[in-house]
Amino acid sequence: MNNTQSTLQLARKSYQPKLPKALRGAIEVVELGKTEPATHKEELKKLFPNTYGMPILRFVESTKQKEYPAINVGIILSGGPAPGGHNVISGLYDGLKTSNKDSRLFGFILGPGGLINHEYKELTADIIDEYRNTGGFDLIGTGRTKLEKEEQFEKGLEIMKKLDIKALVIVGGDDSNTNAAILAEYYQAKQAGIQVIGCPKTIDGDLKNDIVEASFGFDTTCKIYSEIIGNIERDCNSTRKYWHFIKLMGRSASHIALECALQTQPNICIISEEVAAKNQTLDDIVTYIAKAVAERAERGLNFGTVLIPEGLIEFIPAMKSLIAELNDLLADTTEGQTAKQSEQRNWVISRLSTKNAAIFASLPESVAAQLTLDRDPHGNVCVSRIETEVLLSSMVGTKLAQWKAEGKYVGKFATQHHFLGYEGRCGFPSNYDADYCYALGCTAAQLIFAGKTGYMASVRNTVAPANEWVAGGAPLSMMLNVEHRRGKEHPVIKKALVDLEGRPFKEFASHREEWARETEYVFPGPIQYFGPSELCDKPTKTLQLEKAD
Ligand code: FBP
Repeated sequence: MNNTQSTLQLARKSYQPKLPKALRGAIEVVELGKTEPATHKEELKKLFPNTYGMPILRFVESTKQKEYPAINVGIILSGGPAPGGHNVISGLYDGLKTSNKDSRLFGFILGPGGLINHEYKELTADIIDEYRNTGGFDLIGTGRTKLEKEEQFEKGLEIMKKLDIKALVIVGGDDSNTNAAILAEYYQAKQAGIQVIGCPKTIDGDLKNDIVEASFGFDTTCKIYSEIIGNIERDCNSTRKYWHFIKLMGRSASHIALECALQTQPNICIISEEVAAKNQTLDDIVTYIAKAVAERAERGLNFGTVLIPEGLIEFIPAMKSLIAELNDLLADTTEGQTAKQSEQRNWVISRLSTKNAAIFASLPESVAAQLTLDRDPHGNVCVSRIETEVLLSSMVGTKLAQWKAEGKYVGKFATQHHFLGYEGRCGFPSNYDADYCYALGCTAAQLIFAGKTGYMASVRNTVAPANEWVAGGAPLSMMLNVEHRRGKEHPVIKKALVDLEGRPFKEFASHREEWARETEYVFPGPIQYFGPSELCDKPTKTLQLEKAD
């Protein structure tokens, strides 16, 4: 008996992901009209002459069975893990093999670095079968190496030529799919004979648009966090003595915090995008929380739950300007490194503009130090290492102490802190993510057989039963815009932030006062994998609200 596999793992092995009708047999590729990016059209047209303006593609069922030549394909998992990645691989594998059994699939090890360093493994049926419907990216690993230099593209080409690989699937978030767009254009321009297909992954939920309605992993991760938040709420309601400050992963956008709020009805949830739109200061946020704490305390309710999106700090306008200046300052790694070794705080203060230096100097030392930690290879601040939940709770504590001295507050304020991040990224994919990812993998295979490059696999209409999902492709170039990053202008896929005019936010906003005042917690419990569809297959509340009509 294999003693490293849990009972659930063994049971999930035989789960057969549900597929849309159009992916179950022969397909026809229908072109739905040319596309263009929303902004920076002329600049992007010049930068992407070979992949600009391509049409959206939709797969429809066909009666004509086509013969496809065998093809060798490579796959890269890039960035943070997200539940369902293994099903993208199994869907791609099955899609390739069903169309031609002599096709082969190679996985590059530990992300884009595997392509550059020529580290790979062939993924055969016995290996794939071990990983079907499991969480994690451990089948081939993942990494954050940025694919951006010509010499990296050439190193990639070298190994792909050697393995006779004709298509590369890049599974990643906005940054990795930006790299996929650039790589597709590069190989197309030099007629290298390599197709590049992207696949939308990130628990953060911020890679979405009209054609790509969700990034995979968001569904499972939010359900895992919501289970834990529900458990904390029940503890909170049972002992009635703590305010729990819960930071939730999600780097920039607050989709995870918003979805978890919709699922669990906490007392408070901060939405970074609203903070930015209302030009709020750190003190505004602290006052808002403190008021809710004080009002509950008046009714003897000295407990509560506060959800804080991981990226909050970057959305407070004054902090955003400080971080932007820090990013440019620290982009000069030589100086940055020297500074790290000695008196970094003073070194940074001495080089910042007067206004930002004052803000930096006013921050608690731990938070200031966390803001200067190394950026990831894409230039992002590592927000998961900034303890915003501790910062906020201590500032709320200080404000309440002040109000107490002024006779305005009469409660007890004891706190607990949580960071829900890595707990969710590798969970067993929910049925939604297992099905969605498998369909994305099969879609990528069909885009490859159709000879496409510079496309992202797209599966939509996913609030309907899987049978009715719509599969096809969206040109990566239509998702690009030009942004200032690491001191320069770069073409990048625009992050989809929480839309303050959208239904999910409006639904939350219409209830939040009541949730702050009363105790209306909802306990979602663990993800269910076996049982009735209404219990096991429901997508996130965000998606249901977004697609309500
Ligand atoms: P991706 O966008 O690459 O999927 O990563 C998402 C994420 O989980 C963020 O929510 C988080 O800020 C980040 O990765 C943390 O990753 P790391 O530990 O590599 O900094």
